[in-house]
Amino acid sequence: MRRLSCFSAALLVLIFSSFGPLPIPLTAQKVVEPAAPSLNDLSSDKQLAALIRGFTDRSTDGLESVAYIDGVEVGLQGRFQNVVLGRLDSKSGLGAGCVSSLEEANAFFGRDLETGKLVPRGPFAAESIEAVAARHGMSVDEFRFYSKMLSDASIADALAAPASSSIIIQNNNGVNEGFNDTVAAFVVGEGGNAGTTRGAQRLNVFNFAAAIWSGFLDSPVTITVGSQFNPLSPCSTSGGVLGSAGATTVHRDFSGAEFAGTWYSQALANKRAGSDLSPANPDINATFNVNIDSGCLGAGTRFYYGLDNAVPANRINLLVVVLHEIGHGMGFQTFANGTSGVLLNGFPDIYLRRMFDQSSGLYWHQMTDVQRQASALNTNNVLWDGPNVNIASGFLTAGRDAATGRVHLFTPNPFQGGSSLSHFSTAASPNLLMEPSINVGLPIDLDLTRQQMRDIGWFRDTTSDNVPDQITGVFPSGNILIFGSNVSITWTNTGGFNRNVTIELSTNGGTTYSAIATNIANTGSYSWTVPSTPTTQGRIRVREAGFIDLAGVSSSNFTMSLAPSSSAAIIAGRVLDREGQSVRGAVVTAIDPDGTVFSAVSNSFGYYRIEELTAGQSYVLSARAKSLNVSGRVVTTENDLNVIDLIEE
Ligand SMILES: [Ca+2]
Ligand SMILES: [Ca+2]
Ligand SMILES: [Ca+2]
Repeated sequence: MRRLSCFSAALLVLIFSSFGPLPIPLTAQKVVEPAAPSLNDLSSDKQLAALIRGFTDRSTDGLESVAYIDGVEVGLQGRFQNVVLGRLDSKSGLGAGCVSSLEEANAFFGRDLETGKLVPRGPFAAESIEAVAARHGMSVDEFRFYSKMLSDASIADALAAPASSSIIIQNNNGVNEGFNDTVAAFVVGEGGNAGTTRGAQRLNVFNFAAAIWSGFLDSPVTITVGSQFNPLSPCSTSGGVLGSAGATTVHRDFSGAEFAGTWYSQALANKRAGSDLSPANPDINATFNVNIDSGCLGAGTRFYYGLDNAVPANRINLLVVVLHEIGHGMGFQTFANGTSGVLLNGFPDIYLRRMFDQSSGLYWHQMTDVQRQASALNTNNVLWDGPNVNIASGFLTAGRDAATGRVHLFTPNPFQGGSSLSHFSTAASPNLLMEPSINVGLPIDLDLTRQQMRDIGWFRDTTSDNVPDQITGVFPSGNILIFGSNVSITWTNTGGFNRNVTIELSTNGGTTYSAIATNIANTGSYSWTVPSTPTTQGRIRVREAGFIDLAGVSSSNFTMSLAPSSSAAIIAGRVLDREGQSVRGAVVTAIDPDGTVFSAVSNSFGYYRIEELTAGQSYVLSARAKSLNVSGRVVTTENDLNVIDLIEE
């Protein structure tokens, strides 16, 4: 609920005025220890292990790099998938988590599926809706009400935005199965889902998730999610697979790649190349377990088909699970092997270039295999380091490095084999969509995943012509502003950019910024009262609200100063060239904050003298002669006579 950066100011005011700031005590969750499995369970667990192993296989045996006209492709043959697991716990209810290796699956279930040995469940502990509501200082009903209100707002935002990238759900099911199942829906109208059959409701949820993603990602190439509901067994009260998803192919060295020798998931590679690099394959493949709706996880359990994020007990929120899995397919995933540290066919991927180990000070693409192997076990020391996530992560009260804004990735101990690192840390609070535990109460506005996508190269392209949107011509720039005066900040949007913007002021030439206006309508101008902060290094930055990638900055420094006094002043001095020789006939100008120009011409010894100026006033002073140009600098008349030599740089 305290996902402050993601919602409009109006909503926040409404929430805070109703409740005051919501306390989020950082109390540890109670870990419920599982019971040891019987022999019977073990044989079923081994089958489950084999199923998970198949989906999450990270070996590259037989995965060929094939060179095409535009770059190199590797078909992943259904490996490197992310698997959503479910289990029913007598105390915390139905829980779901996403894993990318068998070791992570073992930690989710709290037991080694191949040996039956108990292992710590810790990082995947499920959280009941009662616990989440309590964490926010609310009753369950209040929590549901506000979750729904915020979700509705973010859905409206997603659907109202121009969806220049369209994401297509490709229904791969046959007659009468999965998406084509004609059995009557459990509840017609469940959570706003108007489908009358189970199949129609499933497709509605997938299409709704695609619409939410479409609102945030721009691509000139249609993104296809090959999708099916199939039986995935075993599935029992000891747990099962809810579904799996991932990219079908990865690509490197195509036209438009930001980095050479770097793998990109197909959807992002296609966007940047401006064409479908793998016409025979969908971008993402997603398979979900139809048996969940037969209650295989326990009596009365099933998928929740509502679109409102108000999931009741004993239901798996399919919409959130699908949003999460599409996120992996769009590029929230590394293709390195966390166990061996080996890169996919010898090349890094765009995701791991942002994985930063703060112990070694190295990014994953800068490491050796052995260093990566160690880093995968370096709990709490591997962070996502991307400018867009860093600038937007301030709403996190845990799971973030406050100094840099970097967000922790999931590297739990004691994983024997090393973690996949394809999730944010479970320590993040409030919970994030791309944490491995798919918790109750997650918002469906994609939270920091939007910034993560920008960090890997999903640039804003409103017109879908493969030319990034830009903010240019930011003013004020190079002039003098008087404390307390009213100034119009202006900027130009190119490429049809129309999202909300945040406007910031720097008084140190662009090193740091503080907010002037946050998340305001993008009208191209903003009326601003100049604060009483003296500086000769002022800059204005206008950026997409919540992002840093898509920003425009004043092209040169401006001055902020006191209003001038009325006593007279003179600026005089010499005009000299680079060799120190005097320059005659140079036109010297002094321009005041109103734009009034005062000028003088240097004499044969290079001397100039501008009179009738005002003491305590700032001027932009410059000189121009035939082969000399002394660019403008800001000077303030501190005395009656101010001696300033203008020397060619
Ligand atoms: Ca394709
Ligand atoms: Ca968390
Ligand atoms: Ca464009």
